[in-house]
Amino acid sequence: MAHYYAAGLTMPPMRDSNFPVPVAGPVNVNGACPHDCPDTCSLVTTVQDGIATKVHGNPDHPHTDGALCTKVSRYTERTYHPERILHPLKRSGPKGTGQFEQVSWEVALADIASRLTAIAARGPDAAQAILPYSYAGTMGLVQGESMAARFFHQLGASLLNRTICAAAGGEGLVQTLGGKVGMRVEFFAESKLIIIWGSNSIASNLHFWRYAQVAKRNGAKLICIDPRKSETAEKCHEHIALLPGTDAALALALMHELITNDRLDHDYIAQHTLGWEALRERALEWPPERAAAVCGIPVEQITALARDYGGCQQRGEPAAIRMNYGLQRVKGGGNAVRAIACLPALIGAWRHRAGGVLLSSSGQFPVDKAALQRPDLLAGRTPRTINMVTIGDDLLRVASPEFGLAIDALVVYNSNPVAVAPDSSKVVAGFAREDLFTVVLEHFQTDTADYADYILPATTQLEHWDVHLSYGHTDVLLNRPAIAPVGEAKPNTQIFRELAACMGLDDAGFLDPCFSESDESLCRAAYGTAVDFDVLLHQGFATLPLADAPFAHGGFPTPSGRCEFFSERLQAQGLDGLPNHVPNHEVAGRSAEFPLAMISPPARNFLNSSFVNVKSLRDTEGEPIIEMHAEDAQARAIQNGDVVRVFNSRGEYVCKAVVSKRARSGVVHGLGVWWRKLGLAGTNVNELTSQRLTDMGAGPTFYDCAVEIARVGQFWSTKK
Ligand SMILES: Nc1nc2c(c(=O)[nH]1)N[C@H]1C(S)=C(S)[C@@H](COP(=O)(O)OP(=O)(O)OC[C@H]3O[C@@H](n4cnc5c(=O)[nH]c(N)nc54)[C@H](O)[C@@H]3O)O[C@H]1N2
Ligand SMILES: Nc1nc2c(c(=O)[nH]1)N[C@H]1C(S)=C(S)[C@@H](COP(=O)(O)OP(=O)(O)OC[C@H]3O[C@@H](n4cnc5c(=O)[nH]c(N)nc54)[C@H](O)[C@@H]3O)O[C@H]1N2
Ligand SMILES: [Mo]
Repeated sequence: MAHYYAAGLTMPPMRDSNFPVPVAGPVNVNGACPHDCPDTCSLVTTVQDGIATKVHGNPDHPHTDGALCTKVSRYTERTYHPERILHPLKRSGPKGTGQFEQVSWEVALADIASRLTAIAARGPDAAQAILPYSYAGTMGLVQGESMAARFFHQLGASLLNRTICAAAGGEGLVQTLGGKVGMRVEFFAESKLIIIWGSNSIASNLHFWRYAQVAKRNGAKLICIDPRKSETAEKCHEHIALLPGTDAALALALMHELITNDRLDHDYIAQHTLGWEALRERALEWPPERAAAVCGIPVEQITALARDYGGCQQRGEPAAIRMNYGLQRVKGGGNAVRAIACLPALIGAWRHRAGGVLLSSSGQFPVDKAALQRPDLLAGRTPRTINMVTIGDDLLRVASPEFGLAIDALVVYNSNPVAVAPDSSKVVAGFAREDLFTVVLEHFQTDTADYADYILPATTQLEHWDVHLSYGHTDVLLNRPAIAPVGEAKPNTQIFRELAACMGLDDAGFLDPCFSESDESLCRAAYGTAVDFDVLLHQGFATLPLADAPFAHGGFPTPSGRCEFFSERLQAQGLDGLPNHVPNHEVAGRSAEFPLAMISPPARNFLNSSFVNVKSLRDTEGEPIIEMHAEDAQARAIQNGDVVRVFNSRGEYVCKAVVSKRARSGVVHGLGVWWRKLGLAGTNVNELTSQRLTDMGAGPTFYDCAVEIARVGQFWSTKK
């Protein structure tokens, strides 16, 4: 069997097409998993007679190690799904009812172009009534924000602040370490203590878990800090089930114990940190008893954690923390990440390559964003920025001096906001506006696509070029198209190229050749000369040349070059310069009306709302559920399997109760993110979440959500 990337074998030439030269017989094409996951796996797709028959994990890529998750090993099922959108569709019924008729690309593009042109022609800044809405349906740098960004920049449309996932934690990391930087994931295999903090690695970061398993076999202790007894928590030596949104209190108490027992690396602190005296004072306000009360856990768990972490300092052993974004979807998310990111410097863990912390590695990639996105096309204009988290409220706003123009047109790609954005009833009301013109580029008729005026069929990863970074490892990946586009699908880039042409953005004297740049050329431009493209072409991935232990001798990318316990930049913004515990907007148990704290972490077989429509995966996941502790169930006369209403002042979600040892009392888990229309009563868990923002980064607070639960008498079933 031929390998495109094997030396000397048939490799399709780089050319301006979106699929390779057909090769007879089975061939393997190397690619990259496009999904929003820290693992960014290297894929190998087997193609026979132009049909992708199997997607495998690349055995030659060290992080992927030949293994894929259940979801992506079914990728061909998704690509050839019978409900895949194969033609442009125009709405033929009321918004939200999902009635569409097939139209030609020419008709669709001409009509969309004329609608958008009419809006933009209303006045000098009128294009700001047009909003792009996108996230990480694909993490590809080319099918994400390249041609799309150029298009909206040239038009002068509103800008989108892409905050929905990682904004608070990202900002916490930047303020403390100076960037989205940290340990190299492979060295977790050599750690002696691994704290998995706010992450269900088995479900959402499987290839990290493999390294943790190697460490475990070599005697490392694994501790999981998570309100839920997740698949990962049950496989660790210890599980600390704190209340949601109390992680900073735990981290501060841990510092308290390191200080009072003198488990500190004084030399590292003196040479490579900033603000130690102030942090010391702050931490001494947090004896374990105080934190235990806030976190809802026994004092002994905190002192034991401090003994484990401080013990590594004493013995000179590497201690590593794998944070993930689960802990920063609460009001104090930025502060929590700051507090945790301070810990390795206190014990000098960074001296070892197997010590430190990793939340995201994405800041280590030398992406030339300006080359891809061309912000210069704004030509001095400064459009307003809309936060994607508050799309529910913002779609319902009328024009005002503070807000500017009402949003009159929305172009959605790589995202399913009607399912994933908080406070769904507002989001749905916004999308249902008769006077809103909505275009959705999609693979499937999602909850969002149901509200579109036009749905445009987009290619999947098997059908287009792309180049990737990763937020969980430090390799660049290239994705080659393995098959021709299915049906009439086109890459996002091509759709924006053609729209630009239809709108005359590429003629009439302000023609910019950037609208005819090919995907292959964009792939090369993403890293310029920083990455050897020939290496990518030949093996599908290229490892960044980075130090093993990035901060062994300090050199943090902060303004001071030190790990900043105290941040002058935050203080200048009127915020606390030191990390602190910032209680939730909706503190667990505080409200008598809505006494339960609800988190809605990912379901293992879905990826956000992607894959919910893949039947085999949906069947494994079963039905939409809420996990609850036996005490909380009993108090409400709820039995395992009962259909329940989960509700608060924002809305109501009908699902099945699972009385489960995974839940601690007072906290319930509405596993996400189901398609509304595939749920029990046409809603999902985001009916309950709020649009309130985090302390830093203006992120979402999905896991900061108080609810009540009651039985529903009637029998419901999704089995249609
Ligand atoms: N299978 C699967 N994989 C995924 C995803 C998916 O939906 N499904 N999503 C992808 C995406 S978009 C992302 S951003 C990444 C990372 O996504 P994350 O959302 O970080 O994913 P997890 O690691 O599964 O979940 C976070 C864990 O945090 C816990 N948690 C919730 N609140 C708190 C809290 O206040 N404190 C602490 N300590 N823990 C808390 C939850 O119970 C859960 O076990 O994963 C990606 N991978
Ligand atoms: N309650 C609750 N809500 C959450 C979360 C949670 O934990 N709990 N997690 C949040 C997080 S971390 C995130 S990142 C967001 C994720 O939210 P989104 O980024 O919206 O992610 P998905 O739900 O996976 O939807 C992505 C869509 O993009 C489409 N797509 C994929 N590839 C392409 C492509 O190449 N072209 C086009 N045009 N479309 C494509 C897919 O078909 C899919 O419908 O959700 C957030 N919402
Ligand atoms: Mo995310």
